This record gives sequence, C-alpha cells and structure tokens, in this order.
Amino acid sequence: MEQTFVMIKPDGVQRGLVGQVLLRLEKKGLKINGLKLIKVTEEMAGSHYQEHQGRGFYAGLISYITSAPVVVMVVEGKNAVQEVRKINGATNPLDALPGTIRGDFAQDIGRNVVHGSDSVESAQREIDIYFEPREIQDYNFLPEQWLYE
Ligand code: IDP
Ligand code: MG
Repeated sequence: MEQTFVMIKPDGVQRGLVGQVLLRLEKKGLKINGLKLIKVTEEMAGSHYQEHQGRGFYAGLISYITSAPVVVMVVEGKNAVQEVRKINGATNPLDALPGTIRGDFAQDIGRNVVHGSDSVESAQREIDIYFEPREIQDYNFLPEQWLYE
C-alpha cells in the first residue's frame, strides 16, 4: 500500500472547501492515516518547496502557503500518489479537467486549492516535514476487502 501527502492550501480552507476535498478522497476509497489543521512556518514551506527555490513564483508561493491555516493529511491506498494527483487535477486550473478539484474549484495557478505529492519519495519527505510518527495512525479500514482484489 502506498502513502501520499495531501494539503488543503490556505485558499481551500478559507473558501470552506475542506469537506469537498475530503469527500472526494473518501469516495475514492482512500484511507486517511493522518489529518490536522496547522499554520505552515517559513521553515516548513522552504523545505517543502525547495525544488522551486529560484523560480519567479517562489516568494509568492511561500507567502501564500504560510498566510493562513492549511489542512495536512497522510493518505493511503493502492497507487495513492497517482490517484490523488488525478483527483487534484493539473497544476494550472486552466488545464485541469472538470470533475477534478482544481478543475471544479480553482481558476489561478497561484491559488489552486490543493497539494499532492508527485512521487513516493516526495511523499515520504513531505510527510516527515509535517507529521510526527505518533500522529500517523495505522488501523483496520473496513472497506479494504471491497476495494482491493
Ligand atoms: P503541483 O502542485 O501540481 O505539484 P508544482 O509544479 O510542484 O505543481 O508547483 C508547486 C506549486 O507552486 C503549485 O501547486 C502552485 O501553487 C505553485 N506554482 C507553480 N507554478 C506556478 C506559477 O507559474 N505561478 C504561480 N504559482 C505557481
Ligand atoms: Mg509539485
């Protein structure tokens, strides 16, 4: 089973879209192993988005992500990384298909509501930035026998 890291960004929380995002993850049968509302620090943001340092949008991205509370999650499932990226939709909402979170709820690349890790390695790195091991729960998820062969 694969784990990924999901964030409902400040715009998602401020716009009251937490439930909408959770609904889509749960409907798909993804399991939530960790979930909390936090304020991202400059240090966390710098570590999370280190690959984008030096880009034109970097400063704006850091101030956006640290501007107000976010919801962070550890999400598990078969191919969770890819499944979440598909549910989130393309980075630029203009390219995101209807039915995806970004396609349905966003218009601007700089206010695209959600984050999902792009690989299993990124997921582990991002989970370590935002979660203590004791905040991640392993438990028996009843639908599993009806989700996976
Ligand atoms: P991803 O979130 O789909 O993985 P990345 O390319 O990793 O997309 O970019 C990280 C985040 O940085 C995006 O989700 C978006 O919030 C922001 N971002 C990326 N490119 C731009 C841009 O050109 N202008 C403004 N913000 C951007
Ligand atoms: Mg990315």
